[in-house]
Amino acid sequence: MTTGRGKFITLEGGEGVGKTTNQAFIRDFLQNNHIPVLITREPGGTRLAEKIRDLLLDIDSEPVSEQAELLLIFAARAQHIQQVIEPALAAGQWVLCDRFTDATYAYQGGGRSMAIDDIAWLEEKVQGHLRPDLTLLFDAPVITGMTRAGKRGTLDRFETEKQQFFEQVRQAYLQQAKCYPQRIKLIQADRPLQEVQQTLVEVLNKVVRNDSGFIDAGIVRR
Ligand code: Z5A
Repeated sequence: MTTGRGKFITLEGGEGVGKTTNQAFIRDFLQNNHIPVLITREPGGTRLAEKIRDLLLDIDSEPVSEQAELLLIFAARAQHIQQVIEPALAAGQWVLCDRFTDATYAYQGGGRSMAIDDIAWLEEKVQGHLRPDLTLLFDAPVITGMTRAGKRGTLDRFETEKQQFFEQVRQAYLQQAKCYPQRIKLIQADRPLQEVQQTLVEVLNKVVRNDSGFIDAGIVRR
């Protein structure tokens, strides 16, 4: 069904809200609708970007400065966009990405209180006009996500942050959703998985029929 440029869909939210679980569900839904899909994630998605991811998540590293963290995230993103995202979109694939720049506004902007103008400047430099066509923001109380994620055992460098950090992340995400209501669809993620996926089907049905208001040709200016 896809003839022109593919669509860029991102999944966002705090830890343990179900992004990874639902990425597979959404991929299957789109494929069942004969849409070619590429699934990927950030930080990561290429060999180099996955190495950067390992550096970012490594709990045994030396203390990482906020600036180093922000620049590493955008370095990985630059590589990911050039090597994977843009070629896939140009080839007509729909790209389903587990986290993207809304995560930077939420974690570095909200969680770490870094300057939003600096993030916006890097976004412009690294992404040019590229913005998601649709963002599914999975929202749940922090404690719900932490409890779900905590069952996995070992923690990465971000997961060792305190609850207050994740509260700030959640508020920053909700602020992004307020700023971009057309692009960002809020999914209430503290419900049973079946109910969450029923909502996803409703949103995605509109998307594949293209009556949901995908915003102009993949270009959304902040
Ligand atoms: N980071 C950043 O700081 N800045 C950036 O710009 C970017 C990223 C892009 C790695 O991300 C870290 O990078 C991230 C922010 C930072 N750190 N944190 N925290 P990640 O995406 O790899 O890490 P994550 O958010 O921690 O992923 P996650 O914990 O795997 O969360 P998830 O993918 O949203 O959840 P899940 O794995 O699908 O589900 C967790 C469990 O809950 C699992 O057992 C499921 O079966 C269960 N689950 C899912 N949905 C439900 C429902 N509805 N009910 C009950 N149980 C459920």
